[in-house]
Amino acid sequence: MRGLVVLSIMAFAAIMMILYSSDLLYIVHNQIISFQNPSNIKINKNYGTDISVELFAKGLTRPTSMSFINDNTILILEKDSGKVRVISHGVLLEKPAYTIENLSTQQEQGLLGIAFKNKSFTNLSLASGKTQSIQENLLGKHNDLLFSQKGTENYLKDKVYLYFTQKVSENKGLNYIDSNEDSDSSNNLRNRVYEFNFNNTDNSLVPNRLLLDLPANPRPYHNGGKIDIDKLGNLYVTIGDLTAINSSMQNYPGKKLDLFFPPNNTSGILRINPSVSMLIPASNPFYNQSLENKTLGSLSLYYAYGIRNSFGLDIDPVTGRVWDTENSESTYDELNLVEPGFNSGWYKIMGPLNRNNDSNVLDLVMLNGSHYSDPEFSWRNPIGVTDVEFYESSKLGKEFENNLFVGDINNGNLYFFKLNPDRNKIVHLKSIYDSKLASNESIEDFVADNKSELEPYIFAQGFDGRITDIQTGPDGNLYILSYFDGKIFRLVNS
Ligand SMILES: [Ca+2]
Ligand SMILES: [Ca+2]
Ligand SMILES: [Ca+2]
Repeated sequence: MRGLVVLSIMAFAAIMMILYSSDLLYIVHNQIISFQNPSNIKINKNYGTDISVELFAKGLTRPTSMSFINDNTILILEKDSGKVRVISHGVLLEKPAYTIENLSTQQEQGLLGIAFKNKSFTNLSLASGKTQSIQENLLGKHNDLLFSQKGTENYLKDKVYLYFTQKVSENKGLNYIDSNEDSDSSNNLRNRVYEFNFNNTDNSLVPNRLLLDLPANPRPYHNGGKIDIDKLGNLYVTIGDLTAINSSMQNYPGKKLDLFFPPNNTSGILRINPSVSMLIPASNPFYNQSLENKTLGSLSLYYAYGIRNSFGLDIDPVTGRVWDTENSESTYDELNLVEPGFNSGWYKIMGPLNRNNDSNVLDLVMLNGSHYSDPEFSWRNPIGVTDVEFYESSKLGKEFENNLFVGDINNGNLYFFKLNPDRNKIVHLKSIYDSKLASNESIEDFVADNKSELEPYIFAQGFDGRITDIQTGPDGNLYILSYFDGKIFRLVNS
């Protein structure tokens, strides 16, 4: 079988060399090398035997996130170097697309998140019978767009958004980004979301404007950083509590909103729209409350709150709903459906409510228009949950299409979750999940309480460099970004 694959690759290579020229030999060479199967990585046989893993790229340093810009180009962020690396036609280029200056890289700070609107707005993959709810989710309240839908699509087509932590010199103004000058105000750290234009001709990013200037103190943890953009051009931004429990967004002090502890742009999923004139969509769930009470100004940015930290966010391609992962302190990492106005419960509640005996919903700061809901899945023992990805292809098998893959940083596991027809719950796959459990174990509670309850959800294991990002490639394969060894793996149907 392997010989056959190599043969067909070589035949493909020969054809490609006739079609193209010059540096292609190197590319083909690179492709053949990539067919070495990384021996440590094993696919759970319960999910079929047709899928194998390839090493796609190596030579990155602590990569955090990646995005496919077109069929042949991937941008990858390096956390500490501040470089946006480019893979073009399968080759990692020496020259980065951009390098963020004055980056702060302590602990969880650095160059963290990238978003690019890489799918056509008009090409919504609507499931039959779901059209109504999709239109409500995606189009219902958006009468505040700066452009028509076509105009928004045009505006976004070469825009790339980055999230990073930067040492900021106050007198340079908000748009200051790329000076080499030493800043003596290095304590002034900010998390920033910046808009760039991608230049196709030389694979470079050109800075355009600062969109969000967010806190990064007091400590370099729980910094969030994943960003994503939906089909209407809404940009979602995750930020954790920065280890400070001091605002109503961490449900502090609790029970009701206390204006001594106003929203401060932490512990949330924030939502802006670069194609909206005032940047903040009027459809944001707390927009009107901010208008009525100016001290709640930053509340208008919030889409969700009560989040301790998150390294994973994705948007359901069928419904437009947001899902996130959340990291716990000592118990219950979470996978959540994030409806508008979601309060995840931190710091009063982590994991399912019925596992928090000392707390209940009445302890939370419930804003008008907010709601609490339990995670759709929890890990009792923290796995350091990272990215969540809707697999937007059927290439690995129809059963995986539009369902969820999740990564972690503690074990190097890739998890799989199938959604119900309404796409708001995880399905309990009895045939897979119940096979190895003892009589006193259950995952019908959607909590993995121990190793054997966790095992059935593990789709693949042995990613020794651990997982920071997962993306569906334009070729329909699933790409896994591996942190400590700086590699990209690719799951393919063999
Ligand atoms: Ca929660
Ligand atoms: Ca359980
Ligand atoms: Ca992803």
